[in-house]
Amino acid sequence: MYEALALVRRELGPEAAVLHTREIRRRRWFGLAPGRSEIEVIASAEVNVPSRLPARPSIAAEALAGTTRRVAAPARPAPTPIAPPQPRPRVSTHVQGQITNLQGMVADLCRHSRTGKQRDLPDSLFRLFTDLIEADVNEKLARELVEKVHEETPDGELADPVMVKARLARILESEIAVAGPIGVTPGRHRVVALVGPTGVGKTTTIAKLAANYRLKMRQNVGLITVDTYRIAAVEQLRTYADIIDLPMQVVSTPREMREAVHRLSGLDLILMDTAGRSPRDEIKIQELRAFLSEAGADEVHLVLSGVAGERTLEQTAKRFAAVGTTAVILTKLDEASALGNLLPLLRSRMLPLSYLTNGQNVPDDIETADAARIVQVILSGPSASNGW
Ligand SMILES: Nc1nc2c(ncn2[C@@H]2O[C@H](COP(=O)(O)OP(=O)(O)OP(=O)(O)O)[C@@H](O)[C@H]2O)c(=O)[nH]1
Ligand SMILES: [Mg+2]
Repeated sequence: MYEALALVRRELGPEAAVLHTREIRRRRWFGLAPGRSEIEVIASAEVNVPSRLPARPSIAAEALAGTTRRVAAPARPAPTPIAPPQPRPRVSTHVQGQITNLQGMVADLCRHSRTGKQRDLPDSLFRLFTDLIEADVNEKLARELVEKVHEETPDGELADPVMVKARLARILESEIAVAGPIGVTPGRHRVVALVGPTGVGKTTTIAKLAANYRLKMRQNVGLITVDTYRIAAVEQLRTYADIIDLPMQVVSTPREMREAVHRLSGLDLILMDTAGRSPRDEIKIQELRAFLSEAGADEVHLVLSGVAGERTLEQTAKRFAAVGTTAVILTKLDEASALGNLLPLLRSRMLPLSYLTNGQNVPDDIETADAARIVQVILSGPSASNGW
């Protein structure tokens, strides 16, 4: 502050009026890293108010009078105290009006510089940040990702928004684990169960998988349902089994499960539908675990709705881990307006992603998960994606 005021005096003369001073902590990079601090002083030689600077009669005020200027200097502790201000003489109404006006401008400037803090970023990164927020990525994660892109992008590329976005896409792709499709070895039955909360699309996804493996890939597929809580649930799966012409077993106790799997053991793929469970219902989750262990499931895919909130997605994945989940299927991606909510779960690598579903049509609205594809959909929005 001492140095800044000395600069004011040198540049504008001892009569200069100091209108505003403040210390700015310039933080590097979105305010995440500490930076150096600066002093901002706004002073004018034209406003006729008594100077707050200590008097220095040797400097000629007339010679140095100029327009209002901002002077910035690195902050350092003042080596000597500044002399106390002189008592203020009365100012005319005209000058008082000018001061009020200037104070308003200064206040505006301060507001502007505060809100414009993120503008310190290269424009392309600022745009990337706002794109991520629009894509429903939470603010903390958006900052983290933009910072990562900043660190990993050579200076020459930083001005190009397309390159910057492509770099973010590559970073995200490398962070997302995918499981690939269910691997079927002819003659060796593979048991695959779908579990998850209620109404997320387990039965519909089983029907899509069954139709694709049976009708398109010509595999021998069988179905088991342990959803005996609702009569309609059994009938729903039976309808699909009849249409696709598949054998189906209904199981109501863990003991029956072993027999049901045994009966279908000559097939290539046994798909198992389960009742939707609340992730908070410990008892039902344990019950499900008993069914799955009796079945000797090779794969347990957790089905989650893509329109769920990020916290719900992560917590549900944690709760269902107790039943031995091996992959995650994301459904209803067609219903979401933005899919940034999926990123925390996907980046956690808690479970690799196996399938994505994007509509109610059986068997078409399903695809094998692909990291590049899901990243593209997250970054560009579902509507920009082909067919979603
Ligand atoms: N838009 C859209 N709807 C879907 C998708 N997958 C399933 N649905 C719909 O979601 C609703 C519930 O689907 P189900 O397959 O019965 O869900 P579930 O998980 O088996 O439900 P419970 O057995 O009751 O736990 C149905 O209306 C489906 O048509 C999808 O990818 N997109
Ligand atoms: Mg169901």
